[in-house]
Amino acid sequence: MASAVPAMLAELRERYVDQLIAGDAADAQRLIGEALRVVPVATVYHALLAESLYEIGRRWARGEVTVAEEHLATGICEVILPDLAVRLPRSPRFRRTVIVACAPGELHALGSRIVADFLEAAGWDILHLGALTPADALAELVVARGADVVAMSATTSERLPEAEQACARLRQLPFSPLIVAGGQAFAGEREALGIGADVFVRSPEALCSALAERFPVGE
Ligand code: B12
Repeated sequence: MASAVPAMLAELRERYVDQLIAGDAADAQRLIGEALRVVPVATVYHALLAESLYEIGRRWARGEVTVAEEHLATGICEVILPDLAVRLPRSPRFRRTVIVACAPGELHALGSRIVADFLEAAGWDILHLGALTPADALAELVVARGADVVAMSATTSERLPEAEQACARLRQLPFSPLIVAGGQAFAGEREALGIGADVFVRSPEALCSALAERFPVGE
C-alpha cells in the first residue's frame, strides 16, 4: 500500500500541472481535495504544490510554458493555499512574533506565504510582508512590533546583495531580531550566513523546529 503512494502522487502531480497550465482552478481544487484524502497536508504542500510549480518553472525555462501560463498557475496556487493552511496541525499561541518577508526586489512570494502559514499553525504571531520588502520598512516594523524573528525568503541569487543589505540594516537596530534565511537562492548555509543571517534552514518544518529550540514555550 505504502509503495503505491509515490506512484499516485506522481500521477496527481502530472494532472495538477496540466490543470494549472490550463487555468482549471475548480479542477485543481478538486484534485487537491483528492490528494488530502490520502496523504498528509505537508505532503500536499511539498510533493504536489511546490513540485508542480518547480516543474512549471522548468517548462518555462525550456520555452514550453508561456509567461501567461506561469501566472495562471501561480494564481491558482495562491487560491489553494488558504485551504491547505487551515488543515495544518495547530499549536496554542505563545505571543512571540515572526516577520516573514521576501528580500528587497524579490517577487517570488509563494514560498514565504507557506513559511508564514506553517509558523502561524505552530503558534507564532505572524506578520507576512510578502514580495519586494524594502529594508527600511522591514526594520521599522521590527521595532514597532517588537518582532523576535525575521524569516527572509530569497529565490534568485540576483537578490542576495539586497538581502545582505537588509540584514545589515536589521543589525543596526538596538535589539536585532534573529534572522533566518531560506529559499532557493541559498545553495546552503555558507551563502545564508554570508549575507548576514544567523540561521539557515531549507523547509518550513525545519524552521519551526529551529525556532522551537531557540524560543522554548514559557520563557
Ligand atoms: C511563479 C514564478 C514566478 C512568478 C512569481 C509570482 C509570485 N507571486 O510568487 C513571477 C512571474 C513574478 C516570476 C518572476 C521571475 N522569475 Co520566476 N518562477 C516562478 C516559479 C515557476 C514558481 C515559484 C514558486 O512559487 N515556487 C514554489 C514555492 C512553494 O517554492 P519555494 O519558493 O522554493 O519555497 C519553498 C522553499 O524554498 C522554502 N522557502 C522559501 N522561502 C523560505 C524562507 C525561509 C526562511 C525558509 C525557512 C524556507 C523558505 O519553503 C517553501 C515551501 O517548501 C519558479 C520555479 C521554481 N523553481 O520555483 C520560477 C523561477 C524561480 N523564476 C525564475 C526567473 C528567472 C524569474 C525572473 C527573473 C524572470 C524574468 N526574466 O523576469 C523573474 C524574477 C522576478 C524577481 N525580481 O524576483 C527562475 C529562477 C532561476 C534562477 N535560479 O535564478 C525559476 C527557477 C524558473 C526557471 N526554471 O528558470 N516567477
